[in-house]
Amino acid sequence: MGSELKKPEIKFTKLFINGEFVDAVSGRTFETIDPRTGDVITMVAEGDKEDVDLAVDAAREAFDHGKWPRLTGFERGKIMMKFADLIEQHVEEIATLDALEVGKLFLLNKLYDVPGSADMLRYFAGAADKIHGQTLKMSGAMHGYTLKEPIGVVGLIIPWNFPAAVFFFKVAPALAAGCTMVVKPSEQSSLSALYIAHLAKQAGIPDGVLNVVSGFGPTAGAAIASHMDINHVSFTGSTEVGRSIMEAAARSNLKPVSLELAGKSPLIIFDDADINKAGEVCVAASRVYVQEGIYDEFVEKAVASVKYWKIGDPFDPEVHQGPQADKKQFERILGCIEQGKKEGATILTGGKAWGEKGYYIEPTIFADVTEDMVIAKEEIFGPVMSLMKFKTIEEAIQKANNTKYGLAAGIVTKNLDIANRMSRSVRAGNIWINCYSALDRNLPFGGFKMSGFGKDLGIDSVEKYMQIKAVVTPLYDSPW
Ligand code: TXE
Repeated sequence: MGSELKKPEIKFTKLFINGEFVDAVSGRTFETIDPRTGDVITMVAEGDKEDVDLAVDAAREAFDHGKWPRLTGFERGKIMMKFADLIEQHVEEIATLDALEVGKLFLLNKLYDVPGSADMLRYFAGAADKIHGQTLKMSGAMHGYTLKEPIGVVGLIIPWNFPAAVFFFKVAPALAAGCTMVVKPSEQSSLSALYIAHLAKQAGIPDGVLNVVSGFGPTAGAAIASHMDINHVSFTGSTEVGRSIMEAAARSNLKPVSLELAGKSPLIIFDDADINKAGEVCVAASRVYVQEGIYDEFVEKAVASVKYWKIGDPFDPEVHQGPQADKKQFERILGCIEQGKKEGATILTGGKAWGEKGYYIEPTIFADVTEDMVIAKEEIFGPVMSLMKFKTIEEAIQKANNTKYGLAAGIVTKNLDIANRMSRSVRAGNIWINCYSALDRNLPFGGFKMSGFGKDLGIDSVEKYMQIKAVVTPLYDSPW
């Protein structure tokens, strides 16, 4: 890699509870690792059940007796706008932390993820005073109406793939709703969440409203899922953990959950597609179906394009691909590659770890993949593409839906009828036509089937942090 490694000063490594940075009750800390080298970046406070209890107590006090839920939506919105300005003024620091901890490309963090988070806050700040109930004409001489009320204390569990962005996918609408919250960042990416917490305080988010408990899933995360005084859990992560959170919610206080889980999203490229456009779009897809008429040409271009794909330090603006998030993902992805080879798929390029240290993996393309192979069925969540061929649109629909997941799908075609038929036939929460991974703050994002339920993003994502109360009063001497 050559360039000397950027090692910024780390300011916030303790739990943020009730407006203060504190040690874990146990005093324990855990290492956060630089995936470029495997070296320790710093030690982070390891929150556990007792720390989650303290955070929930602070959030409960702030909800039951504090000003946040009692402010008008407009007042909350103004504070959220200040929070957004502070995020924008500290883009570099936040972008650096996500690049440092999980190898996300610094430039993309700086240009998109973090400024997009500030705009996410502004979008939901604008929603805060537009949350209305209804007045209802009742059959008898009664007056009915509904109130939309914040649901209470919410638990927000964040993954490592978009640490700052997903933090705000959940925190922004929850703040707009008037909820208070306990956020648990992924153990691989705690630092940006803790840094953001100090900006929340500067913005005027009252103590106890936003608490951040860094720590591990089976301890701190599980304590949130099973907490008797949390009223909703919003989770993004693996399907197996999503299932355990749903079980814990049922066994504890029947709290509602919203789950954004794994996927094995197909990208379907039709004969009439612009092959260069298909090449651009296919970068982020893991299960790629190519119609037989252009299959050979597409494979040739896909393999050739890898040659221009630069791997390396995520702080290097020329780099297209940094290291995997951590050793666990690195080994999991290499395991999937070995499984693909064992099951008889053909490696066209890549297939190995890259470099002398750190968690880098060569961009890998498999051909001759069949539907029953692990690399065709399971989420790899790494730079691995499985290529498959199809003949007809009926076959494409059948193969696209032949998965337990339903997160998203991409369609590449110039034919409007094909695009419309595919978008209506594929059972997935997000359909991208001649594009991929296109997200926006006003576009609901979330899966079907075992990719979960409930949506992040979009104005309706506030609804999961609210509950509807129906109120009735009698109308005496009503004129009608
Ligand atoms: O997810 P985990 P990981 C998928 C993707 C990836 C796989 C594993 O396939 O390879 O999940 O990634 C917390 N109770 N996605 O290991 O383990 C954990 O601390 C409560 C897709 O990162 O699900 C972290 O904060 N919480 C997804 C969060 O859950 C628990 C993005 C996610 O960790 C817990 C991420 C428990 N028992 C992974 N165990 C997407 N759809 O974008 C862990 N956690």
